[in-house]
Amino acid sequence: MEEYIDLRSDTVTKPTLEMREAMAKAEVGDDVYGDDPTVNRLQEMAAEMTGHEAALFVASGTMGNLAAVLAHCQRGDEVILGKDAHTYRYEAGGISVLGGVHSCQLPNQPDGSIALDDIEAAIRYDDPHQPITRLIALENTHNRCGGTVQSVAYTRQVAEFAHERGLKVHLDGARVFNAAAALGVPVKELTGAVDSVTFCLSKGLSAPVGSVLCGSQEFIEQAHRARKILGGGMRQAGVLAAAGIVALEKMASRLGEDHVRARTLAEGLSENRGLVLDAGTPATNMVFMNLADDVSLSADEVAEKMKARKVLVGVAGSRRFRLVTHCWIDDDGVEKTVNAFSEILGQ
Ligand code: TLP
Repeated sequence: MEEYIDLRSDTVTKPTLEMREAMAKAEVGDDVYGDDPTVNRLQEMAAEMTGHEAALFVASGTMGNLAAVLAHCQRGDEVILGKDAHTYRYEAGGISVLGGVHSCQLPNQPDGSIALDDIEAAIRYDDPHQPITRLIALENTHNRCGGTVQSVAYTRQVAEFAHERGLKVHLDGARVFNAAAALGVPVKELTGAVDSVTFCLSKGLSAPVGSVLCGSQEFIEQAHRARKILGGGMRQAGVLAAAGIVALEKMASRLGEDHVRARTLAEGLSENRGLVLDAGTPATNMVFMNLADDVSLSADEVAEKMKARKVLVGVAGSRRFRLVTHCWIDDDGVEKTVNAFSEILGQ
């Protein structure tokens, strides 16, 4: 796949040479006993960076979000989330399948936020006919809403609102380091006020595997139990955590470059009359766009033709694309992508 320009997702990033070296040299132990020094170090770093007491290394963003919901909620509890939330749409309904947790799906605003008035109206009153509202889940950056950024003020507002009503807040921060880079703030500004946050090491941060769930000591103890239920105790996981440490030390600070390239890509593509870019795209490292009405090809057909030109694009609907920049996409890749679209669709 090496010769392809792969814009399908930032999950396609491969470990850097420095990560591979750190993985080879990692000191390890049995993490189920808490004995893996490299996992422990990653967890300490993650807790510190996000402004929480403790952290837990998990296999994936999906596992982190699910362990968080299992730790916050009992069966019959309800989580309020956006109808475009990754947890609602793309995590195979795990919170209901495994947690018996009911979901209340509210509209996402175009910027990915959920209106406080909508949340207020959705909170259940105490009645045996109803599930018990327990948790609000946010997402930053918001994937389906365009990689959009939730502000520090909004995140704090939701946390304050929730805490006044005895509710907890979980943040799906799969790409919260992209949000922090876009805002130019330390990540803890976006994560410190919520009760728990999951962030992914294996997306723009380029580590091969893993996410970290952060929260209070007491919450992480519950999440640890949930991770065990999910089969997520990973033994000598230090070989993976070592790459995660490099990701936090070296890759978080360069994410802004991916945002600049996404802008250059969007500028180039906006000149193509066969494409209609979403208003405001890109907010971070994702360019969303549709085929213009007069294009007779489908998104799948265009993607096939792009593939023949060694460019892989994400198909996000019958006439829709998502293109994601990351550290393996350079300026030349951006230019080749713009040119390949021109060859297929004309200017
Ligand atoms: N997102 C993936 C696919 O699942 C669509 C991608 O290519 O964007 N939260 C958010 C906001 C995510 O975007 C993702 C993955 C996850 C959670 C789940 O992470 P993993 O794939 O590690 O389970």
